[in-house]
Amino acid sequence: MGLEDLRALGAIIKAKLANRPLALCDIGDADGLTSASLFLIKYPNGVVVFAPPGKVQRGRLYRLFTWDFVADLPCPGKAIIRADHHETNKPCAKLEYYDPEAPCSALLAMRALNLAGNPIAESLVKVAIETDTARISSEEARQVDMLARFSRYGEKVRAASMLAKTGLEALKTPYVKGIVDRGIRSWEVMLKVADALGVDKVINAYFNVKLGISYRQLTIELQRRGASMVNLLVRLGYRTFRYYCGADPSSGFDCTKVATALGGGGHSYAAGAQFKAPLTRPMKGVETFINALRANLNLNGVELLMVTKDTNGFSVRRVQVA
Ligand SMILES: [Mn+2]
Repeated sequence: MGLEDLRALGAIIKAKLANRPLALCDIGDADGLTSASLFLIKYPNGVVVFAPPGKVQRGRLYRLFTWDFVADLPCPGKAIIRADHHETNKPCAKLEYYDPEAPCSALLAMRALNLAGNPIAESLVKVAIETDTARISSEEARQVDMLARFSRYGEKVRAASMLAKTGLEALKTPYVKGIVDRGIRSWEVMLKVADALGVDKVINAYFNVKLGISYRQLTIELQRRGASMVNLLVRLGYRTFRYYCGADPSSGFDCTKVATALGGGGHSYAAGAQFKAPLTRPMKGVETFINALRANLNLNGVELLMVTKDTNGFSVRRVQVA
């Protein structure tokens, strides 16, 4: 059990002992964060746990308890209310607010929690619609996106409660500004990585280096620059890999195909997966990635951009895979 699981377990026990409502929300983005805040607007004494979709799907911890509210995540086992819009997730809760056509889970969460008309709730949902459809136009949405991506676990829990109490006013506090600033610095690194990767119709890149950037942001940036599909593989640990995909379905690409092949899921326009390579052959992870691309994309040979550490931070090498 990892540190985040232990934190989650602590929160679950606290909620169950005190008979406080318990929520499980996506740890990865603004949709999960704003959905958590909506839950706390409805239940100010509620307890929120954040987790990534892969863990909720596979981790046994999350199956042990009944969740009062689940947002932007697959089924943890037992749930009363669930708000979600992922095509690859199956409905399961007693009360499902599930709509794969919805722009974000927060919108469904607002309905589920009967918060329509609440000005704070409405402003958070507006932000989630912008961030989750990769069409960020307002400064508030940009900041909430940074806040969700760059907050550590405890910071995220606190931020969710601040957003619930004061709405987007929370963005003006030094506490939140500090987290957002961390995001802005990492954003600048991300832009340098995008410059180094260049523009191609399909971009496949492997990162064997910790850059402290948001890879989801990188897929969006590369698509903005003209890529139709972006496939990123990041080595998280000795044998742990994460896959990020962004694609334009109108050009015939579907992220869920590759993501599903790697044990994950999501939307046709954005999906991801996390998987482990064998202990004895950790680099098999890259092979698995290339095979999944080859089997699911109609490409003549796969070109891979290898990003590795060097004295300037990182460098990119182009490799043709037969
Ligand atoms: Mn979402």
